[in-house]
Amino acid sequence: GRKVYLKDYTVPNFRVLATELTVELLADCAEVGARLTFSRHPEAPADAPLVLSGAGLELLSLAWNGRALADGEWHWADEQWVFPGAGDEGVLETRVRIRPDANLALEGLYRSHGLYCTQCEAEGFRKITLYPDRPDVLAPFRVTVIGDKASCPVLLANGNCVARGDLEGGRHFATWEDPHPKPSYLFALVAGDLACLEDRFVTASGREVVLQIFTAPEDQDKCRHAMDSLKASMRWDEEKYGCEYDLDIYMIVAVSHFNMGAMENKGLNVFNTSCVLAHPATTTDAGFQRVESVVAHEYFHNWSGNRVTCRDWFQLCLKEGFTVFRDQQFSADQLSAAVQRLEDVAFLRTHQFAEDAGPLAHPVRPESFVEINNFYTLTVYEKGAEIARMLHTVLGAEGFRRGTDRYFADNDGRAATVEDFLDALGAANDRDLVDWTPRWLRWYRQPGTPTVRAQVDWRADRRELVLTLSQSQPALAGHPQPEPLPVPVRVGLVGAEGELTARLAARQEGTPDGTNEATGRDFLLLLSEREQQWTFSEVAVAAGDVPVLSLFRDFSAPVNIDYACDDADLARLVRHDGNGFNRWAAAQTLATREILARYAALAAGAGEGGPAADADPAPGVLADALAGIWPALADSDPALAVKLLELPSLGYLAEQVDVYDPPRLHAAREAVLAAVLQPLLATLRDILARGDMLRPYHYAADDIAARALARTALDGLALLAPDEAAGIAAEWLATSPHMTAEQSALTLLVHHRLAGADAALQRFHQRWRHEALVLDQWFATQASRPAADAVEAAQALLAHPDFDATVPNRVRAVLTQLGMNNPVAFHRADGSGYALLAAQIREIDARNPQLASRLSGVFGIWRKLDAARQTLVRGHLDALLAGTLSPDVRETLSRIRG
Ligand code: B3K
Ligand code: ZN
Repeated sequence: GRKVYLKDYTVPNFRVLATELTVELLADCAEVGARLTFSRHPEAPADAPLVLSGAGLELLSLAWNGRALADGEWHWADEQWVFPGAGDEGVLETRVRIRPDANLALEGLYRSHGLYCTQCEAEGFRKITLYPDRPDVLAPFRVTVIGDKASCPVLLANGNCVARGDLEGGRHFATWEDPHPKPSYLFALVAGDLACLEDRFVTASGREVVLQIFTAPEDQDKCRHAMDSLKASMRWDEEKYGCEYDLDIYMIVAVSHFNMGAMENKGLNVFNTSCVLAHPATTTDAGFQRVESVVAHEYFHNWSGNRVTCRDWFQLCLKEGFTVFRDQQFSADQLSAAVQRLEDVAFLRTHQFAEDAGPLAHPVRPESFVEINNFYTLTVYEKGAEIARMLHTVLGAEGFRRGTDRYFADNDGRAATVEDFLDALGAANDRDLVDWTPRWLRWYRQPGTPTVRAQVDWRADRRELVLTLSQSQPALAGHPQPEPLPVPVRVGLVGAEGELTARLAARQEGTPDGTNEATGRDFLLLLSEREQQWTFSEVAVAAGDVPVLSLFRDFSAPVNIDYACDDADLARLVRHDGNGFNRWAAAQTLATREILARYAALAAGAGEGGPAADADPAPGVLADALAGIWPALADSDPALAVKLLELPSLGYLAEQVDVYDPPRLHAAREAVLAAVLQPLLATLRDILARGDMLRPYHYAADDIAARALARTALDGLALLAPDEAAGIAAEWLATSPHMTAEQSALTLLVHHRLAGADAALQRFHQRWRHEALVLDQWFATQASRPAADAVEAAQALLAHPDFDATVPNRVRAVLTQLGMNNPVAFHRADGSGYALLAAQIREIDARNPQLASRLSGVFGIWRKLDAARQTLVRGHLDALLAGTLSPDVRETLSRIRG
């Protein structure tokens, strides 16, 4: 594990003009022939050697310009193959042997249930052949795949198929040509016995594209939704970004063994089955939505990532942050925009804020790394997306589009940097780049979540509101003097009866043009200094009333908000804010306050056999506010109503306390939830009586919202009237018109330990044990039960005959659920949760370092815990670090250990 630095970037010594590969899949290995045409990079020194990467390759032959190379003519330095005698140009021919069957790391070429597939991002291509495996080396590829006709009737690679035919010995071949120069990380190869769903798409300029989704034959009935999502994404990208698809064929392959969600290889996406297969009988609404957004995300990479790629891996956010923003925009256009936004924000605040506040904090564009796979993080993806969103907010939709048009045009076929992106957005909008780019770059360079403090001075006599905003940033290691950031602040004013109009003094000093004008009832401010002031005049508030500030509408910047607004004001926002997102945000703030108050009041040890939470808590301000509006909202906007009853997650709450005692915080949260639900009992029953959950499945916004509402109602009932809830859950399971009903009912029975839970688990297993993705849910439901003994349950699941440690989905169904989604069990005071995860991380690391490293993140929270728990975790961290570890896990654990 060598550390690499952004500041050390140099151009590659050689460019590749053409890449030709022949991959021969043999009985117990694969042989890869490569013919690479090199030409010295014009900016590289004249005597610099040809340097290629290779890892785990058995070299069979090497020739330069047709002449076999002797051993002394080249050498290895780490995983770099160094050849000083290349001159200015030449052709390298190599032949290597690799072992796909033994590849359990699932990086490079591997075999999953008989299916050959590749995963090359970030640095997997070097496990397939010797190559300048870096994203700034782009080349056209021509690839021939040779395999056994019976076991591998389908042979795929990137681009268009230009030749295929039979060979002797029951073998056959296919040759694929990808005319678009690409870096090696976008290479893909698939071979196996696959069925295919085919469709067509006609692009805006009238070209016909063949669309194919390949799966195991038994999964063919689960591809329609992914296909529809793909077509919708292709149309959307044309309309929203002017981006058209550029090959004659677009293929997606579903793979059961996959380390993450999916991969955007040019023209040949490889997907985790969980992100492509969907059928009402086996997939929940959440699963359908995930498929839609991942299909879109990978498709959008065709422009943001593939046509314009990254100069080096430090620029990862350039493709990932921007593409996440694009897929969030797409999803907002499919169902409810407000709900999409608040789900994205809840996720960001729970997970990315925690990362940014803990030992794994790093800038959106990191400055160094040991293992790049460790930097596919929430900060790069989600905070990266928030930066793109802020730029969109500040430039406006049209200005942003002008900017992205410029970015795609200027950088097409190139490997770009974050600076290129900012320059294009700024230049297309006539910004002074000397100020624009460096200022926005601060968001990419400075780690930690900023805090914006708001102070309001209401001058009743003049109907004038003076708003003072100030920003601060944590000074983190390596970043001692954070500079002020450009922070878009969308605000409104709310009176006793609703939105108020006001006038904002036109321009404030220190802000760029055009970002500071009143848009009626919604104002966009740009806070760019440490402290700034704005005056709203002519505030149309009723006499005697004081306007309430609605801040950071739609979460216009990824910051912590410090605003001492009182509970009654928040309740007003819950009732009357014209911004749906901020109604939810106000409810979350109120809930957070009430939960934290109870947390402080509860004795330590509560929630873990200690003193129980108040059984009949007095209703709070939130309960009152919701009692007034929720029944009507459940009719008018059921999707938002559901979200208003989802209290902040433990992960988010953990960030708000000094010392995190998970079972006690969970108990406090449950108590507030019961108080909020109590006044709504009759409404919940009415909702359930409508029977919406048992109607036939349609994937449509209204239907999804109705099912979510029914589920929320039943969850509420489970807290208030468990027996009644158990009866309804049993009915849902017995009728089971679709997996959304079945899964909701099962989770409810198991998580609340209601009558019939065990029998339901058994029946569910019987019914679904041959459907891997459903079985994953069965494992996950048990491992995520918020109770201490879920640790024993997880232990038993690991020993279950259906557990398979080589399938990442199955591993995550138990261990990620326990470690990330079940704080009550994972942080059990006796340390058994920590011990289980530590032992598993060590074991998994020997096979699959990427998976193990990701799991190691569960310990990132440890500094927030009490002293006793910290001691337990420290013991495991030190013991792991003292043993044999992959560079991946070693880097993650040492950063966590600090
Ligand atoms: N680009 C891939 C992620 C690759 C992860 C490598 N460890 C999927 C995506 O973000 O679209
Ligand atoms: Zn991506």
